[in-house]
Amino acid sequence: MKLYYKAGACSLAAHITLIAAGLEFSAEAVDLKTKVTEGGDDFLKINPKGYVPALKGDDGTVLTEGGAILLYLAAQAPQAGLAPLPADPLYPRLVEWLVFIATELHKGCVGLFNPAYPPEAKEAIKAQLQRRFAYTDQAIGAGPYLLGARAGVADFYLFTVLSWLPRVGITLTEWPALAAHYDRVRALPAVQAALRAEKLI
Ligand SMILES: N[C@@H](CCC(=O)N[C@@H](CS)C(=O)NCC(=O)O)C(=O)O
Repeated sequence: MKLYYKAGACSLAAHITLIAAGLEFSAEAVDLKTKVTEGGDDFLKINPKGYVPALKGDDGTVLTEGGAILLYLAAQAPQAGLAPLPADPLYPRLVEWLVFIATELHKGCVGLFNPAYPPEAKEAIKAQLQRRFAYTDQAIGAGPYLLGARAGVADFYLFTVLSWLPRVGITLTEWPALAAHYDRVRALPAVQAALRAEKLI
């Protein structure tokens, strides 16, 4: 299978998952401005939505939406233990985290990166995000991971979103459990490997 990604973007969570799962894959970067892949293909023909991540299967079908891709990849490698199985009582908790990260944190912070947003709008976004981070900090508690003892796809997604925050002047010092989670996930071998593959370290 092939992951279409942009270095450091939300597709990083899928990249980490592919590595942690031990799945065979290739990865192709996309220029999100021109919508052309590094191999010169028209990305809009691959994903008409025009955004990463997109995962092309060996049968040519394309899956989009980060949360769906993470669940799919985890299910392809159950032995890696990156997500509970659907019958597990923790499964709905995983979906709850993925939806929260996608809608409240990931989409909740994109306005901060948009130069068209006025400063007052950015302050309102930051105030909202601070409440979401305070909740996440309290929910992680001793963790060490979002679902307890094992690191998994939700941790990779949360890590990815948190990695953007220094660019907009948000530090995690107010939220010690969140900061510790970030450092813990960043140190995982699959995370380090994905960061290296995307030339981020
Ligand atoms: N709903 C999508 C959103 C993905 C998304 O926002 N991707 C960003 C990078 S983090 C992107 O490719 N933006 C370019 C664009 O929207 O044109 C998902 O959850 O996967």
